[in-house]
Amino acid sequence: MEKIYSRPAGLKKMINGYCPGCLHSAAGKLIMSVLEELDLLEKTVMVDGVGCCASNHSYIDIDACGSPHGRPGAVASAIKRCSPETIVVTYQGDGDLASIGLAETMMAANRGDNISVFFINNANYGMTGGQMAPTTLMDMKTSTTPYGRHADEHGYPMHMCEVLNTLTAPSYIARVTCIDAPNMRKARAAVKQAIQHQLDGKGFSMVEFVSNCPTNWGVSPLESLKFIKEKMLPEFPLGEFRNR
Ligand SMILES: Cc1ncc(C[n+]2csc(CCOP(=O)(O)OP(=O)(O)O)c2C)c(N)n1
Repeated sequence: MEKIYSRPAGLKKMINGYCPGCLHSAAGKLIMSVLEELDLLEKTVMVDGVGCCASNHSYIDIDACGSPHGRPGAVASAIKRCSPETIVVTYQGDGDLASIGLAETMMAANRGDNISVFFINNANYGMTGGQMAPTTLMDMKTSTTPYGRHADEHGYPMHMCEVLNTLTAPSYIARVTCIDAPNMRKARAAVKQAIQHQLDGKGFSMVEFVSNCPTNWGVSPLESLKFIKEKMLPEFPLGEFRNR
């Protein structure tokens, strides 16, 4: 039976410090549950970016490594090349992966480095107070777009799965969400696929989680799930973009 609700062995027995309703905890739990199922907890290194994703360090019970903001793609590639038998995963926010670390993300994907990237898209820079990210929706208010995101000044939302899907090398790319149980199951299956691609030596894999940030969005946890369903998913459609 898939472990979706119970605590996987890779998570410490503690209450995490994520804001109430934040889906970071759901994504982290699914990743750990897959690593546990595949008996990879002892063989994995998780490279965190900077942001709320880095809080993950405190809650996981596997080897982990920080990186400068945005650089997990480069750090993870280096670890994997030095230690090919290690399972190397990254855990990154949208500011980290799609803005400050865009070059490292693109280059790791384009080289087809055999790593699995887990990307939490919450449409803002969560940890530093909800600034606009590349994934911020049109008209969405953030602390740096108080009148909303407008194309003439701020450009358009960036779709990382679609962008990486233009490259030749990546082997697995999927977008999922954890807003309810059926989606949690699909998300877990995608995480498992990504890790399996790495085990099979197929190269770069990425799973994007369309996520939330109730605190900076200024809504309740339940309202944030509704926002994902009604506003985020039309912009960021779910599915498998590539499965080689
Ligand atoms: C080089 C550098 N620039 C800026 C910062 C400040 N900073 C810390 S966390 C963060 C935002 C992270 O946002 P995101 O990657 O979307 O992750 P989230 O917190 O939403 O999970 C920023 C800009 C930093 N630590 N290092």
